[in-house]
Amino acid sequence: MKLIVAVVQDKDSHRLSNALVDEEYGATKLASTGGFLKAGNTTFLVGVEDEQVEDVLRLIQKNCETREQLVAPVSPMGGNADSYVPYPVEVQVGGATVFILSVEQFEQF
Ligand code: 2BA
Repeated sequence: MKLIVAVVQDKDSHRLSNALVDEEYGATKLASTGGFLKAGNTTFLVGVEDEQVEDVLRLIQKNCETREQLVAPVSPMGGNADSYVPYPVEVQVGGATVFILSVEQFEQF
């Protein structure tokens, strides 16, 4: 058994959630925050049998878009002003950052 941990953009989370429910996969959604952008995103936990991993990855890929996002400049506040970029910088976010972990034991009581 595997645990799929997928960090996706909030804009895609509803669509992905519906797709997982439609295909009868159990999933948990956690509200999370990206360390770099410090903006909200959504982390899915999906426990599946090994042979279902590819299908879930397909659903994630199909329902999560790559988007450009602007990062607002943060004032150096006493730091090194040489590296300060005074204008917003565009970064590419997503579609999804996915970790696949082996599950040692799974119980439901
Ligand atoms: P954030 O940390 O807010 O990162 C958003 C996007 O900013 C990243 O998109 C990447 O394009 C860029 N970025 C991140 N760190 C950077 C840095 N040090 N310098 C320059 N640009 C940087 P994604 O790579 O698609 O990541 C989307 C979200 O997935 C991340 O949001 C974070 O919440 C999660 N994530 C990404 N890599 C991770 C990792 N290795 N471990 C845990 N979570 C991760």
